[in-house]
Amino acid sequence: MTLTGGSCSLQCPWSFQPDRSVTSDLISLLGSEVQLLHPTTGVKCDAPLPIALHLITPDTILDPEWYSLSVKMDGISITAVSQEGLYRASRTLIQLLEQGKESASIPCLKITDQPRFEWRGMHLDPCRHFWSVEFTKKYIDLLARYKMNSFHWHLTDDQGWRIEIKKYPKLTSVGGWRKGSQIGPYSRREYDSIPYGGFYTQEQIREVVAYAAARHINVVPEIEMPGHALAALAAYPELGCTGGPYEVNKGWGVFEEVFCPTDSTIHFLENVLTEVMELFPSEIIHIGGDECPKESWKKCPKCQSRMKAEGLKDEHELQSYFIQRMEKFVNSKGRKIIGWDEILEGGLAPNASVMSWRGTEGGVAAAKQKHTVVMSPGSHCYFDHYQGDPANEPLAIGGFTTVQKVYSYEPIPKELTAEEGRYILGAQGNVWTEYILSPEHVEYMAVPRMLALAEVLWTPKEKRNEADFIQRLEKEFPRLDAMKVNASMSLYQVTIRPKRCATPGKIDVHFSRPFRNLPFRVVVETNGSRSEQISPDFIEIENKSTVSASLIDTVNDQGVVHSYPISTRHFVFSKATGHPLILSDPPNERYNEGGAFTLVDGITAQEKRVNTEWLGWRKGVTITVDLGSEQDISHIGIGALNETYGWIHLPEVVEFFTSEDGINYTIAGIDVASLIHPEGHEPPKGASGPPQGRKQFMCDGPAKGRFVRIAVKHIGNIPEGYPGAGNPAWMFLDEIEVR
Ligand code: TNX
Repeated sequence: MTLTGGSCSLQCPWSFQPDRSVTSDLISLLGSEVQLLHPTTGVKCDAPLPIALHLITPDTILDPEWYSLSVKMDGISITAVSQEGLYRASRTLIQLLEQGKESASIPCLKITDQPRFEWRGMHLDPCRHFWSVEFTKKYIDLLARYKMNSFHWHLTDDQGWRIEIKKYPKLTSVGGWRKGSQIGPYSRREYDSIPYGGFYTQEQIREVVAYAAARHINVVPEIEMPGHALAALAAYPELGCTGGPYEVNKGWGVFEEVFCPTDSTIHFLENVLTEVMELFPSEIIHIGGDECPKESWKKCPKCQSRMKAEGLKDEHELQSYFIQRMEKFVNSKGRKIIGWDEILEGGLAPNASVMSWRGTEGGVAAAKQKHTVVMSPGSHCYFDHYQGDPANEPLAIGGFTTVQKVYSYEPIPKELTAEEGRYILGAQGNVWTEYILSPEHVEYMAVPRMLALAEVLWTPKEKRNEADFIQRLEKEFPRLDAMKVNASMSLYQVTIRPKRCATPGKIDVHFSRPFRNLPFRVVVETNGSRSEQISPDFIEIENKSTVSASLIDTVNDQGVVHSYPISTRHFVFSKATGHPLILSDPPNERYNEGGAFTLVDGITAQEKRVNTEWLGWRKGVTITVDLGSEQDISHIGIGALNETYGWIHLPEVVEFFTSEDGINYTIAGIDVASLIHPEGHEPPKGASGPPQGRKQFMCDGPAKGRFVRIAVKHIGNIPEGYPGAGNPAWMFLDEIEVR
């Protein structure tokens, strides 16, 4: 490796020259990392190049993470005021050495640096799906690389209790296991029956905490209370209001069965927290506090008499009473609590910090009350959301948060004054894993969005520059690849969108380029033949086709091939596809992204409910399609969605008509929803009705006509027994098929 910028150039190994107070941990960690970056060929030199590590005593108070790093012809030197600062500097050094290895030189330079925020966090949920110790360490390595300093480990939830508690072994032997898991989109409520579980022993927890500590990452454990408690209740039913029986949940969501805030429950949780605090040196302990429905407390005599005795006016105050008792206990051990923003409801505990997730309001309110805050709003910090066109992404919980959107995030809400803004400690990215099934998938969701957040949290606001960040990110992808990190390349996706073509019966397929105008290749496969085009704005299609688009692979200076993600859409043509149509009533504005054309755009909607693929109404609609000329018709159909948990119901009846003149219509057929339930597609308990999922309404039989009319009758209000009963139902329709 060569240092450039001076009169000589050397290729030598490095040798560490630490001050005596630099810990041996740091040196051995650094030593092994730097070793890997040694040049493979080197010009012989008299002595290894020194890397000096200096710890200084600050005269003015400096941020403990402050460091200064200088690269000169005679070696490298790092100065910091703490081990932590040295460690952060070492991350910069590693990056420099990596770049040095890539380009065979490191420039002479001097960097003086410190973070903008003190809480730079990432979260991981091992409850919905479980992650091994080995993978958890790999995740921590990623945090460390990007100078994150807080790992929020969400250790308990309805679907599994994941931390061994010696005093209460059933928490893991019973609470660590469930009978199956929810599969597919949430709205479908389908489950498998494969037993699932796992937990971390205390020894493993210590191992992870130590691993993180060596990287100057604080592990914040979260023990959820009083909601999200089903796994604990399944193990110890006496902790709930009814006494059970309870089961570790197979499905995702928010459940009414929560801890009953009696003295004995509080005592139980104090014992749990005692063991937790022995395992985690973190000053701050997360006690959850989110999504705690109050239904069971309303019906519970123990809760009601506690409310009376304590003069609490409602169940929110009971939650606040409970959190305050837990806080007192945690404070008595010299620690502090943090909770999700619901802990503001009914009065904030005196010393609590707040994690603002339901937007920024919670964070604003807490900061105004002079409580410290970690920002984690769903809009920018939920890395379980989609990061590219949902049509081309693996099933996710919903949302849409690109890496650029994360980069644009400003953690200090504008509602705060400069003084109030000081209560914002930083922000955190959350990786909830309901829909994340493998370690590779965790990486895909977390990276590169974590990198964007890391920069938001470290770099001064005025120095942030998206274009520059993306340029550096592009150089990071091959390194991530070499580290076997499955980073998402969704940033490079070419979006494929069908649009109305001027010629009826055809479809224009448009392509939008990603962030940078790189050339892309479009491949169209029709009837076994394949054609290619480079960077068209759009193409015209008129037959069943598969269209894929991706940026053209590039090769970098080192000969590394950069391949890009491929977007694919399947188009199916019928006599209706691409023809003009009229709707008697427009769709509801919430579900009208693609307009009426959506029904004849050649794309059969997916059940993961991509917004551009379905149209939604809250009333009936009559659709008339002009086929352009008289046609022989043997089949008419239209797709509809049954997701009754999401208030989406099938139409009551669909009538099909044909007409030669567009004035007089003849009925061609009628279809109603089927009541046969394939396994796993049942309606909710206590309700009868059609199976969940997509259903094709249709009629067969010979007819003739130029116009096809489909009259879709809405069911009206949601029937009894279904979620949302009494409210107007949603009706979702997609592709019309005429053969
Ligand atoms: C809400 S964020 C939850 C979690 C879910 C998450 C999914 C929070 C405090 N509670 O239980 O996993 O949404 O995005």
